[in-house]
Amino acid sequence: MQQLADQFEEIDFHSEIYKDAYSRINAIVIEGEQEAHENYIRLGQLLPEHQNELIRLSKMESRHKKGFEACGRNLQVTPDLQFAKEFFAGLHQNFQTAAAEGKVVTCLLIQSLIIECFAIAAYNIYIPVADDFARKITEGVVKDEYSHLNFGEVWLKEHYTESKTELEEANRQNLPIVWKMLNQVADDAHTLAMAKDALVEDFMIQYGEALSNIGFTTRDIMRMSAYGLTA
Ligand code: Y39
Ligand code: FE
Ligand code: FE
Ligand code: FE
Repeated sequence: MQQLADQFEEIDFHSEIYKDAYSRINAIVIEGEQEAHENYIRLGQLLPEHQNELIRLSKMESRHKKGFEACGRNLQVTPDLQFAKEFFAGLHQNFQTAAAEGKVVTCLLIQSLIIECFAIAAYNIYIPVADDFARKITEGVVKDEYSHLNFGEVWLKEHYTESKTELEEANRQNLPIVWKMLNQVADDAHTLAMAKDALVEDFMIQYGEALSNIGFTTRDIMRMSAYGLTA
């Protein structure tokens, strides 16, 4: 334990190398929270019987965005938002296309399962190595993300039988994109003392648990959660 503590104390949050990596990771998180805000508004239109709850979730995402903007300002880092938009372009496009086709199952898989699990993994791994200001913000945010994941799990569990085929197809389309995103950000994450292995492991645990709660068998989960991992 002491060895770990010593390792964390060595992180220089004000070094140019840290701030350069932070300009991209912080931007990814800010852009991600903005897109999550928009996605929950869109989901509220697709699921009118859950509109009030989904608008409530969308407002939480706006608060998360403000929190992470403050984290960047606190370190005097300017987020590279152009980079972040490109980073999310694949999932963003797939969500828009699915929404336009009224494919609510695909939209839920992209936002409430994949993106939320990615966020939970990233925030869990970031918290122990964050600066004090960002740690407090992120601890508050990650609790909310579990409730967003839960919304998707509960809805998809209730509609499991008729959603299963669309979920498998959406998983096949979107999971490889997540693994590419993770590879793209691995070096910057490493600069922030976040290990890629730990991110992959935490994502797999969250996503596998979610698929299990929805009703998939262990065999399905193994096949689905590793899909595209080596791509
Ligand atoms: O639901 C949410 O709030 C999710 C949008 C936020 C996405 C956060 C994406 C985090 C990926 C960061 C990768 C760092 C290694
Ligand atoms: Fe969020
Ligand atoms: Fe969220
Ligand atoms: Fe859970």
